[in-house]
Amino acid sequence: MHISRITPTIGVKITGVDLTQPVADSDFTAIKEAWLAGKVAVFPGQKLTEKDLMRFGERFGELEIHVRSTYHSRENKEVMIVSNLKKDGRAIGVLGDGEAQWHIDQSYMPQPTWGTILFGEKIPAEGGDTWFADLAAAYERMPAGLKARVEGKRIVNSVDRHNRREATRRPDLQMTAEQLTRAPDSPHPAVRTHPVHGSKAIWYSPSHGAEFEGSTEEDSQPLFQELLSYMTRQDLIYKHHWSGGDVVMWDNSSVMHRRDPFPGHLTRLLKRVSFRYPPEHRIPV
Ligand SMILES: O=C(O)CCC(=O)C(=O)O
Ligand SMILES: [Fe+2]
Repeated sequence: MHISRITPTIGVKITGVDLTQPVADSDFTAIKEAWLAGKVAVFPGQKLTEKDLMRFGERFGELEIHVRSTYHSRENKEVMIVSNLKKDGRAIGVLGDGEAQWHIDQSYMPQPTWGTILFGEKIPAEGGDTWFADLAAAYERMPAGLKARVEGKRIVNSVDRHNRREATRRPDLQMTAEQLTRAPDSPHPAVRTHPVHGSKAIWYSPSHGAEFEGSTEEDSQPLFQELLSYMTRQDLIYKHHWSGGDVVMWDNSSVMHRRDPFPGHLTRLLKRVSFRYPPEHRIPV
């Protein structure tokens, strides 16, 4: 197995490991350390079944069953389909061919998800790059005055308001009343301490962060915009250009991500699992 840095702060590439096979304990320890340090890990050239993907994900934590059950794989509810493919006129996957704006996965749940793993099964010749921004490095860069203004504050994450805003453009995101009861407006710390290594990250999900707790959407905007100017610095972003067979996994405690659109006549198909923190770390601090 070989591990190398992709950029100085974000991204590691891991080769020489076959994820169709159970990973040896010593390799797993090295992979987990590299992933935590690099926040995003890329494993090129894999060929995984859903069960392989699940087995690898489970090593890190209990698999989460995504609240948007419409896009669960038919075979395994732990696997979500990210695709523009249609079967019998119905989308089999979430996100279609459009842009996915900056977000932190499932930040809108009372217990957000820890890591997300995507396996790129069919990749279009153009578009669909996934961008990752390093929110720990962004926090480090923020001036002391700005850090002081967010310290101790919580941001209310609302998937309901996000879905309403996007109702026309993103019908795929809409959720049932029952699903929304499992994803109520959820306040989480604006500055989040990583449960494993203790580094701090700015933790604002632009898609779902509605307002600072106790404030209004409108009054929260100026500070959100100021945070964003640090969170989207070019040199703290790793842009992943997919090849078929890539496995990409990221740590939602310290990165946000977005995805470029791609031409709708091309096919993009990824399989996705996400895994939960250990029970004592499930509520962000
Ligand atoms: O399609 C992608 O590259 C990213 C999708 C995404 O945001 C996710 O799976 O959480
Ligand atoms: Fe995502």
